[in-house]
Amino acid sequence: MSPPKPAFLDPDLIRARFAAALSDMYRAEVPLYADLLEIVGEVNAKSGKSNEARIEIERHGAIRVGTARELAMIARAFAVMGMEPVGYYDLAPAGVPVHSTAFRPVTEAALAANPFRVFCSLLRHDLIGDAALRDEVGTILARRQIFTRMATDLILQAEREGGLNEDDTDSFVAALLETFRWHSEAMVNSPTYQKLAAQHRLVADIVAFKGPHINHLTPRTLDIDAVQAAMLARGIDAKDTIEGPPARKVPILLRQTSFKALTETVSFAGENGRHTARFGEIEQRGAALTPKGRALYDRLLAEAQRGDPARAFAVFPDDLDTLVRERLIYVRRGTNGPEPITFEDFLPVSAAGIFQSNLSGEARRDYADASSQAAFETALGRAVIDPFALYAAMALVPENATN
Ligand code: OOG
Ligand code: NI
Repeated sequence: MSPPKPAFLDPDLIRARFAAALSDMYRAEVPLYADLLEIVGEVNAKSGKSNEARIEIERHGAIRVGTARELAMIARAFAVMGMEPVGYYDLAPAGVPVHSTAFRPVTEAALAANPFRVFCSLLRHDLIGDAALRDEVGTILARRQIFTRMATDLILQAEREGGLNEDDTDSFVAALLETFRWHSEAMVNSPTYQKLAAQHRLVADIVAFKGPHINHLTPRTLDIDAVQAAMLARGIDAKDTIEGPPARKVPILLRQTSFKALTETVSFAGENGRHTARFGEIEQRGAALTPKGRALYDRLLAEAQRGDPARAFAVFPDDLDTLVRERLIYVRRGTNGPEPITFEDFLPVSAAGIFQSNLSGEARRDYADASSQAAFETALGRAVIDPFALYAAMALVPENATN
């Protein structure tokens, strides 16, 4: 008789371990992140009790990959941790040559256990206008390997056997962490870096390095205005505008603010140079909007961009009863009646703002708006999941229920 299979760990637990290890690594790499965690922890403690116990461990990260091959393997690595690609984000209209998805847990139980998510962008080679440079980018990326041998082996093993045991989980977490690590030695020399950066700073960030270093890791706060004030009081150089809807009684969607990118010293084939990559970000999450709520939000956002944001958004109801009655938000049954379901995704306009804040001085590019979700999904090796379908499945009253 063969010995019984060693028990596999719940993917939620693998994700929790990976998220904690990533946070430790990033804390050591970027001291500003440790300051952010301290401030957010203090503000959250003062903001009174949240019914979401997960708030203390909640983080999202962001990475940018260079090729379809890298994206497909990242998807398989995240799948081992119970994270699936949700939503499609086209950043080309915002002048950024990438398109993206968010890898995250998708069920209510998995989100409650650990909501760790990663916004993952793929370089659009077709938006690199210079054909010679486009070829060179292809050549550079074709010879890079962003996964260690150990990470690849364990991903394949998990797929083959249906999971990872305790020891293999430890090895997997340690090996996969290498993909997200910052490397101060570039893969290219200084003239090549300059050429890439002249095309777009994001192109240099994606192509010039050994891997898709995590560029920010964002804690969630219950009160972003208080965190913003605390940062300024400490002399941290916070951006003065908060992305997303203005402050409200019932928070909706996502509000984010970010802090100047750090200037890193980089070695380009032995020659010292600089690159700005990583930055700080904090966020506050509110209720997920139904398609009807989102359509209203998008309309008001367009008005806000033409005029006065506070006035435009004042039209959006701001009491729970009205939001529920008009089916603008998704709700679940809580201990005291309906309670909002938290928005677990990202906002394209906000993401564009986050990218831009990291690109001060970059000339604004005008890409012909050629959204290409099909091309993204081909690269990914599967379709992305529609976020609305996930919220509807968790919701008390389906948004399309008859009145
Ligand atoms: C990702 C920007 C998007 C967010 O919070 O909206 C993002 C990036 O800069 O790579 O993380
Ligand atoms: Ni972010």
